[in-house]
Amino acid sequence: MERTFAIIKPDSFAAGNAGKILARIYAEGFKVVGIKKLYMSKVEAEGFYYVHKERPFFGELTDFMSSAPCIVMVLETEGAILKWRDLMGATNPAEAAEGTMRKEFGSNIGENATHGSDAPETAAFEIPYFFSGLELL
Ligand code: FUP
Repeated sequence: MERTFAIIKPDSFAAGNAGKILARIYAEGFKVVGIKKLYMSKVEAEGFYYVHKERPFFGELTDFMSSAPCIVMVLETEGAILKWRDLMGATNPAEAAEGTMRKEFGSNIGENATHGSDAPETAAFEIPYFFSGLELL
């Protein structure tokens, strides 16, 4: 079993799409090990996305992630990291495959509906950034 970290981003949560996204998560066989609503601060968003701090979109990205509440989750299944990445689709919704979360619910490369860890080392940083062990029992 593998765990990944996922976000229903501020755009998709505000648009009322959290229920549809969660329904797909369950339908695909993930166990939702942790879940909570969170209103990230700018500083928290900057810490979460520190790997992108030199990128030109860093300011816009962290403004967006701290602009409204989101839902953070820990998802578990076999091959969870790649499986959730596949279900999310490409970063840019315009390039995402039919049936993926970003194709269905994303607006543009910045406001792209969902986040998912891209590797085991990333998940190992992202999960404890938002969840304590006691929240994942
Ligand atoms: P992903 O792993 O698919 O979320 O994509 P990245 O790690 O490359 O980027 C993280 C987030 O930065 C994306 F979800 C959206 C934002 N981003 C932009 O706003 N512009 C870009 O050109 C690339 C990424």
